[in-house]
Amino acid sequence: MEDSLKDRFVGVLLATMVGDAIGMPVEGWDCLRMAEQLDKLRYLPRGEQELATAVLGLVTGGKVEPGQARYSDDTQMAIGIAQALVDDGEIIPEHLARHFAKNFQPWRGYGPGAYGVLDALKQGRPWDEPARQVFGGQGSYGNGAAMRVGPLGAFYWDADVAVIREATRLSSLPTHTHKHGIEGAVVVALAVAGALRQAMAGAEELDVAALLGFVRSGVTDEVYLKKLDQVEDFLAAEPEPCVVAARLGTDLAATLSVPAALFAFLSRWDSLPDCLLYAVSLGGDADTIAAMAGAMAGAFHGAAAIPENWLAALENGPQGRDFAVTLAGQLYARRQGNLGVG
Ligand code: AR6
Ligand code: MG
Repeated sequence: MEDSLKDRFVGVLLATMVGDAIGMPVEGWDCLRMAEQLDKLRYLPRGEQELATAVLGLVTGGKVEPGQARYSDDTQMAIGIAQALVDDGEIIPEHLARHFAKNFQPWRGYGPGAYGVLDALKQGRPWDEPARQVFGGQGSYGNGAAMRVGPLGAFYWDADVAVIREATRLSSLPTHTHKHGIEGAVVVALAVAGALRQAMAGAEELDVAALLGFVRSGVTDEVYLKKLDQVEDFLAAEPEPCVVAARLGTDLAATLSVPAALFAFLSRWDSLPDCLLYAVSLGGDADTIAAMAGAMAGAFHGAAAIPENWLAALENGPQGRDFAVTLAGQLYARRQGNLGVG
């Protein structure tokens, strides 16, 4: 029981990293181009692991060298959230902003707004100013708060919905203050927590309707509620991936990428590799959509479901694969020792 919860904490962070790393080389490809490339794999062995490796090879120029698959800002910021929770046992935005600034590596592919905010934080600006000032004072509605929130969803997996919402809101503030940026993060955090709850209750099959209901129970924004209805319709209708991509969106905006990640998980919950490949195949902001879907699938299945060869491909330097495993273990230990949550 304990071990299986720990494996799921690790799964959330590692599958975020894997999804991010396999999506990054094709970030910005449209769905049709993705379909054309993936079609080339039709004649390869059909086992999940072989297919997974083939896709990784395809997007990395035919070779999958151990340690060569790099992650991007998504994972780097998820690491910051995990570190802040390990340190404080809760989200204190000012401290979280410090973790983001300390970890900031400009070449990791940050969104333009987030790049400016983190640069300003690194230069010592007060934690709550730059994020409020971007985009003419509107704040960012990008998917940057959503893409990193997996570890928080794991940490608060059995907390009240209101507690998850508030912790998520606080975790968004250092970079994303627009309500759509924050609400997208709430959707991802709830999906991760809900998936983990079902797994820990012993579910072998995901109760998709219950998961959707759980997410809905914590969402107040009309735009997202409509998107959740659309996700539900698509689960019944199973349209072509490019129709899903066009209708749900695969954009940098949270409203136009979080629903696609949720759909990838809810329609492919039974296989973590399939879920990630499908998320990538939608195209657009593929790394982030796969990172978010990965957090959800990692919560349900645990790290043991990630193909060995994908893990081997991940970068493993400072803050790489092994670091992520250790950090997720610390997050788990902190959660187990932290009785005040929920
Ligand atoms: N008004 C107009 N455009 C906006 C607004 C707004 N209020 N908010 C966001 N955008 P950003 P992120 C658009 O830069 O959310 C990376 O690849 C604008 O075009 O805050 O941290 C990551 O890996 C802006 O540049 O970044 C993610 O995949 C964009 O949304 C992705 O970028 C993203 O917002 C988003 O990262
Ligand atoms: Mg990215």
